[in-house]
Amino acid sequence: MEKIALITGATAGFGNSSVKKFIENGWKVIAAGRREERLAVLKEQYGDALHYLAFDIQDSQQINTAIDSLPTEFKNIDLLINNAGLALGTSPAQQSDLEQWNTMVDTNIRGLMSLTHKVLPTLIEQRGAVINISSVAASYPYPGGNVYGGTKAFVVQFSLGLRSDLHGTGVRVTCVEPGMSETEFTLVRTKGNQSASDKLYEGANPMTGDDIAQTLFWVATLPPHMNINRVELMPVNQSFSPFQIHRT
Ligand code: NDP
Ligand code: 8X3
Repeated sequence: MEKIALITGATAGFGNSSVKKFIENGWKVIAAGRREERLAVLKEQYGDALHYLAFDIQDSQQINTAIDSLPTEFKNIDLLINNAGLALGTSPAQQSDLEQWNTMVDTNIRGLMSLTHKVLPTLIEQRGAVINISSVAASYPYPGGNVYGGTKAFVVQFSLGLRSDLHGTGVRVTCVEPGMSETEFTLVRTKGNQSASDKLYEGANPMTGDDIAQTLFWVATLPPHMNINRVELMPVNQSFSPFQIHRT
């Protein structure tokens, strides 16, 4: 029987590539995001295999209304991919904008939490799965990563906690923690600075949305008795640096 995946952040990057990957492999997909014009393009492309929900994940009322509106043939969600998220700014904490910090918390933490809370009863009925998108920034601090890294560390720990709470339900939980990948991520982080984005990825051979979609599909289609707890992945050209030492 066809499985149903709810993929957030479907209008760009990882989410957009994942919609394609899952539908091309016989799944039905509920594609979510705020930019409805992009969701409508996906609907044109994929027809009956896709239903879209336009909502802002920061608003739990919008989440509830959207999920309650699902037509019968899309109600039985088997897989929730919590992918919508963002980084804003690269400044040190002492020069950061508090509003940007709040937006990251409201999106990457509160949004992910609210949607998971809403969909969990269905996932339990379906003996389904959750895949949460964290980041290498959860485990490895870097200058300017402050609140973004903190939100992604929440995602790791929340995923492990879910695993524990869902013990015995058959629901699988995986946290995927990617490193540098070329999407709209840096464009969003730098308020639309295309040259900053191009410069970051230039010559680095970063991962792509398709690389991540392939990983998500692999996780989702393993035999149901197997749970991948965490996947950390980076492009070969990204690795670790020494600690910084300030000398007086
Ligand atoms: P993109 O900017 O390309 O895509 C982000 C997606 O999130 C968009 O579809 C956007 O849709 C959605 N989104 C953002 N804010 C909201 C909101 N308030 N409500 C609903 N949807 C929202 O970035 P990526 O594909 O790279 O990022 C996907 C996830 O992967 C994020 O959680 C990011 O933190 C994480 N990640 C990215 C890495 C990278 O290097 N690219 C590495 C590690 C993790 P819309 O604007 O239409 O609402
Ligand atoms: C995004 C990866 O390395 O830019 O989560 O923080 S990184």
